[in-house]
Amino acid sequence: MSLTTADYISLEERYNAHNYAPLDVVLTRGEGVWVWDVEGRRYLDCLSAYSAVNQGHCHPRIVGAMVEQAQRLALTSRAFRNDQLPLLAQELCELTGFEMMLPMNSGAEAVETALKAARKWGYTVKGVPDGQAEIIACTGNFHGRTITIITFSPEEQYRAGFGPFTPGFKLIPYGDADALERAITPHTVAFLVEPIQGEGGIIVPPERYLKRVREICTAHNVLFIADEIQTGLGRTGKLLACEHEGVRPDVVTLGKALSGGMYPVSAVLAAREVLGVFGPGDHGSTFGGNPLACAVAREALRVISDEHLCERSAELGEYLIARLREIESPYVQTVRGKGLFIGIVLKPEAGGARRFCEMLQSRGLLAKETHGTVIRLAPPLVITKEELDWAVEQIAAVLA
Ligand code: IF1
Repeated sequence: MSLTTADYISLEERYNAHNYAPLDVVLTRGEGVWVWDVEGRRYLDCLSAYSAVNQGHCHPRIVGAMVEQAQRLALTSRAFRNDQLPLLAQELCELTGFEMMLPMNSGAEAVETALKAARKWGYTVKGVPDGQAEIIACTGNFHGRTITIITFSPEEQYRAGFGPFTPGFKLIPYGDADALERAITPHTVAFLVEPIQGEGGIIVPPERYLKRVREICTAHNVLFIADEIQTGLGRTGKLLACEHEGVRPDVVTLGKALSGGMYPVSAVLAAREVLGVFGPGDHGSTFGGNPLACAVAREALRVISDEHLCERSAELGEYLIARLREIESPYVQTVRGKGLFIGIVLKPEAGGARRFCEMLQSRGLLAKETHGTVIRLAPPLVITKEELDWAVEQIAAVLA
């Protein structure tokens, strides 16, 4: 006797905390860009678990690496060494050009790790007086859900009821390099920024913004921390979105697609001068750097290279944006994005993006609105042009 969609929903509503309002589709299987619900209906996934599934659902090579490693050794803790972590560290550093990495699990943990590294770097390298370190972040940001991170969330709902918060953070407008320069004081240790804001509504900053951020951070001896948890690993058409401006941050956070969505794996990348501030016992995680995570991440990175997913994202993204801009609709204000990281921004009179996502769902396409008025499109990077054409047909039909 199999359960129906309604059965699963009522169980979840009864026994699971209500911290989400998902579309009422209960998924049970995935393969590449496609997912299937418990009624056997097939959907094109245009969210990719918020860009965690860049390599496509259940990529056979990543599944293979996971099964093989799971049968051999899954977890050692960091009290002992394992034979996967050193190889992931080497491969990830060589791929991205950073000197060191530190492995964690969730994106929020990677961001927390970057903030801790920046503070300690501020005290031990920059010479900021103890307890005085300041970190600057941006309006419209999303970096995770821990109490420290929501301290500087611009979204009132993410903070309401969760105080008291962590001191030492300051918000400035996103995309405004002059505001960064004005906000820096002798106690500033870092500037934390998304190269393109995801939750903020797929906000692409003005051209040369990241270049100027780089110059300002260098001039004031402030660490430039790029949160590439969502934009990284091919999503925007480059391995790291900062490459669009030829810019190298001091610190990069990665998560999501680092495992192809198979397992929670995140990491912080930086120079030895920064990650070198951590000594034994300063920081850690039971699961961070475990051999299962590392084997999965190693294969997930190889898939990105072998299947040319950055190049695919760049080419197909350009094609998709052009096709979406051709759609004649009374509701669309603009289409923006880079690579396969695209937002269809609706006019206020469209009545919100959620109802369009529901219409798309009934046509077999899953997308998620952001900020109420933006339909976010971020399919797995393994999508084909034909599949994109089919998606455009569905989108054009609901926006007509
Ligand atoms: C949820 C958003 C996306 C992130 C950046 C850190 C994290 C995220 C740039 C934290 C996570 C997720 C979390 C997820 C929804 C999702 C999201 F709409 F909330 F903002 F993707 F757009 N930095 N983003 O985007 O990573 O700890 O979650 O692994 O439901 O909260 P995490």
